[in-house]
Amino acid sequence: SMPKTAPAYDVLIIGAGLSGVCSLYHIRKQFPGWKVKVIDNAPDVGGTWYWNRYPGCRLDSETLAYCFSFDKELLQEWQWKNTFAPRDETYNYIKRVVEKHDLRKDMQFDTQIKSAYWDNVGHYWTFVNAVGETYTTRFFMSCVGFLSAPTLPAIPGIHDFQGLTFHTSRWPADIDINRDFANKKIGVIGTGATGIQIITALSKESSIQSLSVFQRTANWSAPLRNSEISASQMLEHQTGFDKLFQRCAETTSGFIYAADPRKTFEVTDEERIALYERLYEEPGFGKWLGVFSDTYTNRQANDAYSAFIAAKIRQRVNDPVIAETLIPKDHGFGLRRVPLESGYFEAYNHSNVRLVDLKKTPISHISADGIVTADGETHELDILICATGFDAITGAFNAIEWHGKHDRPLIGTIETAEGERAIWPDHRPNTFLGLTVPAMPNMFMTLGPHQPFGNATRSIEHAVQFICDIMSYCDDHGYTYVEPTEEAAEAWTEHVVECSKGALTNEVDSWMTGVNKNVKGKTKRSVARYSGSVIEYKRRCAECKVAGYAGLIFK
Ligand code: NA7
Repeated sequence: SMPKTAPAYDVLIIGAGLSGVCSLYHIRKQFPGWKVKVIDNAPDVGGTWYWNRYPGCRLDSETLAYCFSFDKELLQEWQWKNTFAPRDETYNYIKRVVEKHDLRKDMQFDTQIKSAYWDNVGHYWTFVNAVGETYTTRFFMSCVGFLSAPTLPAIPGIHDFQGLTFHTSRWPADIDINRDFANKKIGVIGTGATGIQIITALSKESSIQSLSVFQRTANWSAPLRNSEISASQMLEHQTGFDKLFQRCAETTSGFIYAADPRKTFEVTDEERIALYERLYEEPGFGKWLGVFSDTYTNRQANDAYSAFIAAKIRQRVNDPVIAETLIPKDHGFGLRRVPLESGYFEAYNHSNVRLVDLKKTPISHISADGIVTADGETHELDILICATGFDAITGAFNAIEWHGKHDRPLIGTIETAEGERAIWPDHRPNTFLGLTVPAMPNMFMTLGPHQPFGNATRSIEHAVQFICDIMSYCDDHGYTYVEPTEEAAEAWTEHVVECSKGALTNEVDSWMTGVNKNVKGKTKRSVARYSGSVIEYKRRCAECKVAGYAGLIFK
């Protein structure tokens, strides 16, 4: 029914990370009279860069290619210090953007949205927070992030542990490593991008008594090669940043790297090794994204590159048994997200660092004193750090109880009591262009499922512009309702699945293939990200727009 008064907001944005900041900035600029509000459950701005403050946390994609491109003035003023910025540098940058544009006045923190209701007569959403306050809005933008709902390991006894336990993205604010970790026995579960960064950082803290790493799946990783950005490099960038963003717009992933167009076995052995060696010596993701074009579709090609990286790992780890444990045997290089490291493998050369191979001795349970493995050993711990990742992509949506069109829930495994089918059954997203969802009118997503996940900031800026264009089109035509047709969403979703065919990444469990064994209902692989290129993605968005937003229904 119609709200008694007009909806309180024109746009409500959930999430005050890079997406929310970018959205608010552009909506303010493009729709000066609109009432906009950003809500976040964190105490401050930053999203991922607010929450992740563990030791060693930093960007492993190039800082200069990751920051916002829309504020030319700031691009000329801001002095980046590191080719790959540590967490604080990025966090301070986001705060600077917010202060500079006075965005904070439309933001509300420490606020958890619990439920959302679509009104199909009045064409507005009502959001309800944890203390029962309501927010009505014409449009809704989900800026919740795709790696924002942390998951603790589903291990029996995890709550029995008497020491301190926490997830890396919920790092206690009052912890001081020098004071609180000295002479302590530390355990880390997880060796993903986060685990690799924190294990490396903690291995360099000589005051720690012992660091035990509990590894379930060994992960490929290769050198980051960070460096300081000199004043003269910064000056050069400040006059030439357009070139860098242009470069990002021309690659399949939105980063500065593009695959070598040649195929692995088209070249001589010498040429092949020469490219591998060159990439290995260079900083950044080139060693993941710049190799021969068939590395992630041809198994022999992938084996060849994996063998090259494995040899590098063997050279860096003193103990050959530990080296073999660190080299993944169940999947090839680059088939999961490749974290870049700064001394990860050398961490295991320290006498106080121990690697526990959970493939050989799985964790049986956690006791008051530590972790008990299947061989009966108790690994005594004072502090247990869970670098166990996130309920990715759909997780942050799942924290809200959705009542879409016809009261349909968004996520669910079964039909509801009323026989309403969930819009994303079994956590399987159904979207149009990864931006809109059928039965969820007037809702838009940044970094949503079915978007190409490469350089996140580049994706965010593109999505925000496209969403603003749609809202502006609604305004121009007096439309109060926008929703993708079931057919358009089905066709897009099929295209997403089609694009993923033939990719070796599909054969591996990871957050990128929608698997998280700590989350109920996330055991089957799904295609949650668009793996056609960013270029093709943008082409399809532009095509939709030119055709008068073909695929969307307006009322
Ligand atoms: P990831 O990449 O999902 O890594 C999580 C790690 O935690 C991974 O090694 C998991 O092993 C491990 N894990 C999770 N649950 C358990 C249990 N129950 N027992 C043992 N080990 C477990 O998360 P990150 O935070 O590292 O990185 C997420 C993204 O953030 C990253 O890709 C970047 O883009 C930024 P598994 O591999 O499942 O065997």
